[in-house]
Amino acid sequence: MTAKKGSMASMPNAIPRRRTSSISQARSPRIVRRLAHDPTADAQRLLDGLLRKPAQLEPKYFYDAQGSALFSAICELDEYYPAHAEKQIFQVYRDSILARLPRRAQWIDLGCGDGKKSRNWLPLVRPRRFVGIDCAEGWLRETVVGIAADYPGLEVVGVTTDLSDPPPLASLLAERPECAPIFFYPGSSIGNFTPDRARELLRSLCHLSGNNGVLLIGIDLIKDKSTLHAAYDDALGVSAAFNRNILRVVNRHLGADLNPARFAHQAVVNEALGRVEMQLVATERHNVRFTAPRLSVRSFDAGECITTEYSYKYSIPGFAALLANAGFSRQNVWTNSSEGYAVFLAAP
Ligand code: AVI
Repeated sequence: MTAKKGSMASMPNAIPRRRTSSISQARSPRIVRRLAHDPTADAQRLLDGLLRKPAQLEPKYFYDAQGSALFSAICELDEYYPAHAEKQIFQVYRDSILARLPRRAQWIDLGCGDGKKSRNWLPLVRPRRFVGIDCAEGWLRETVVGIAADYPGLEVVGVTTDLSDPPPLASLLAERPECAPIFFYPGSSIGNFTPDRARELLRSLCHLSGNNGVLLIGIDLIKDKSTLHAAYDDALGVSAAFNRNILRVVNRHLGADLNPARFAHQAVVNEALGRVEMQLVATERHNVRFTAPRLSVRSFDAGECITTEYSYKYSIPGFAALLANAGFSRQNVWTNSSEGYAVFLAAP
């Protein structure tokens, strides 16, 4: 199925907020923090990644307030086609997707960010409950408070977790057994996991879907090198700023003195492994000092890289096979006009 550019329908942004009587019905959102979260173990893992050769950071550290704002700016760039392609698919195929979604559901946004994407669907799907999941707690709080205020009567829950382990959602979802889960995972965010980790996450979502749940997921497809490169190294330098900002986040977590000016942004298209690699390359030899969780020093040679993110790209049959392998046997797929992006709707 292919979306045609000329036939875009517009999607309502939000149900208009009603007057005092309805607003008073809005329930305050519940924020559930990740259980068994150990900040010292997290800091240790982060430090280990940086001391290792080659150094590697987990992409979840991109998303402090500044990084989240920079990512929103990336999504507005012409070069960052995944955001536009997915929007096009959701607009053109809205009704056909909607017809396949369960009613009276719980809508679970895996990485809700500012909640904009979910807001396009909430008035149409009319779920009973919204569960927003994000690793950026400040952003999550703002998003769920806004959604609770704008959708009176909707139960709103926020969960802080980074999805690097299967999300601890079973007991939360079991509170509403009458509401089938709709897992909403747009933006090709699953591409930031290795295929093995992606399969593991999909397996846990399949398990959590039960008999009536579904997964609506956006997937960036393999394409030519220059399009991919431009999407991760744009002319304005927003991707570069987003990448370098991670060093400021690390400085806060580890009391470190990483200097963003001493690292250059680099996006490498690794065609053999089907991924784009985001890297920070030391422009000169220098030492970096860490004060937490223990005092350490790491020297970087000129040209040495810190890998900050992998963004895997799939073929349609490749991702369909990954879904099937994770237990999703019923699948629909929609693509945009250039067929560079796909949206899958999968059910166990
Ligand atoms: C969030 N994620 C899917 C983005 C991506 O395309 O991998 C993050 C990003 N990194 C650089 N630009 C955008």
